[in-house]
Amino acid sequence: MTRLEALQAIYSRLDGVAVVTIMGAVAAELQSLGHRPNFFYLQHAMGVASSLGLGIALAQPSRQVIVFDGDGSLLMNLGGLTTLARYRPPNLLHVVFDNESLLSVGGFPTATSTGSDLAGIAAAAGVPRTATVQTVDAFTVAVDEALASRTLTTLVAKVEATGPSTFVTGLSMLENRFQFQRYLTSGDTPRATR
Ligand SMILES: Cc1ncc(C[n+]2csc(CCOP(=O)(O)OP(=O)(O)O)c2C)c(N)n1
Repeated sequence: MTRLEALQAIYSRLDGVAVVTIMGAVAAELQSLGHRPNFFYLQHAMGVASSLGLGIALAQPSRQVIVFDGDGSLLMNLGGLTTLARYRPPNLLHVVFDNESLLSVGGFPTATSTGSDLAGIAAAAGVPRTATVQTVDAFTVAVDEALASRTLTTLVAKVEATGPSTFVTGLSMLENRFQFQRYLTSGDTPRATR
């Protein structure tokens, strides 16, 4: 599966959910499907999208949070998994798109290309629900099950190492930052309480 196919399959589930992505390819792909005020693309700060998602999930326990992480990014902050597991907010779904590559900076292979198992690492860190999926159908089912479970989940989706032709979008970093802050502090009905 491609990451874009996976994102397309679950895009309709992102209504009312605070979404945090890493920079680069996944941010551009999600925006290509349609930007929403509840989407935040964490630029530059590689490795800490899950930490930002954790903070939002803890601060707003009635709001569902989904993080779209990458294998290279997660590998830079493996200790973050132990912090997720320690606080284990039930309203956080941590999706890792594992293309075995640092795609956004040229496609250098990561440790998952030589066998490192991120779902296994997350489970060993204490994340209560983990899974690895290979197909769009399995990904869609796994996302639905994770959201229904109300249990912290790290879901690794193995995807092809392909991405968009450009990572530049019309949305400026600061505009996204203020828009997302307004979204979080608005009276929007959080999905987790519906
Ligand atoms: C601390 C830090 N180091 C390096 C970079 C440069 N950088 C930006 S994206 C990226 C690769 C991200 O890889 P991955 O998380 O696997 O996502 P992919 O690009 O494959 O979608 C790198 C190395 C950065 N932004 N921050």
